[in-house]
Amino acid sequence: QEQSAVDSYGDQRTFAAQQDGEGLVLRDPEHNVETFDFGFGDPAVDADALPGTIIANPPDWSPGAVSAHANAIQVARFLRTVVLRNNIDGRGGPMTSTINCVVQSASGGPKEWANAFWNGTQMVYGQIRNGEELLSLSANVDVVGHEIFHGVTGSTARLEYRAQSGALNESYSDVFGTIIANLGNEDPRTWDWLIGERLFPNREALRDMADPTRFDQPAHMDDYRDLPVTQNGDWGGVHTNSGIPNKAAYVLLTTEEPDGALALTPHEVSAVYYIALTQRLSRTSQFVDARRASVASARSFLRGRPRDERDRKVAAVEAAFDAVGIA
Ligand code: ASN
Ligand code: ZN
Repeated sequence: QEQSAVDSYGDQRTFAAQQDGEGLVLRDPEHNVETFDFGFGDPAVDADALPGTIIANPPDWSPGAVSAHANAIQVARFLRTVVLRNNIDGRGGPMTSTINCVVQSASGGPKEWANAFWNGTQMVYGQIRNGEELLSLSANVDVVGHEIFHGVTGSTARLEYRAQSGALNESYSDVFGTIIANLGNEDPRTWDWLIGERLFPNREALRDMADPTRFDQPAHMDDYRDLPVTQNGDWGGVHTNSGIPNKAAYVLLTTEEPDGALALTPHEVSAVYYIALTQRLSRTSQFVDARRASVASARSFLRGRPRDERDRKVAAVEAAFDAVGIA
């Protein structure tokens, strides 16, 4: 049943909901997307209670619930229509989100837990206090795409969440989150390259793919951070060193031919990165493996094109990794 409601940014969103015993619930049967509420419980303490209670009845659909549901459906559409993947697991399995979560040990106070994560099975969203208002981390579709791609990576390359493989895991989530958030616009030279913008009152964004150094990330191998593989060291700087492959993706998506045309379209880059992630990388892959995987994926994906066109596009992939010192 098609519904319409306001999301966390005040935008009207349309999405499917389903009539069941509990009323009209946030479940889209076509995309197998469903959205639950945890009532400010702690998923770390009460993991058995996940996913929580399915959100029912339109008057109770909070803006955060609408954002989590509509944004997950938007990501499911990208998976199905752009990279031809049937949901996170590739088999049409459920895409489940839980909003209103609080991790007490890490939170600044009741109801405050400004993070989101993929727990191996589903998305878990906290919220940010902005005065009296609570803003769900599911508000921003690039964050939702980021978390969902942790799920895609988890059922494909399974990149280990440490050092370079972990930074690649983070980067693929940022790359696809950003592509999904901007895909209505075919010109990446005018994209919004910020990750997690419009969420934090005291911070413009979490990361900037166009200029990772703005948020204390390296943008070149010369500045790679050798951090300890501990929780305090962010498992070897997985959210830090991701700036390097992020910048390579930015360079690739914005590379121009001498005539001013894009070297690769966003759809072509999506295909090349998706094939690399799902078919040519594995748990211990390093940055240089991602380069080789991307080049090989570009060659195979573009095999039907005229030789000179294919060579130009493959050269653009190589040049993008050269630009950040991954050689
Ligand atoms: N928001 C973070 C992420 O998805 C949470 C985490 O996993 N450390 O990378
Ligand atoms: Zn992540």
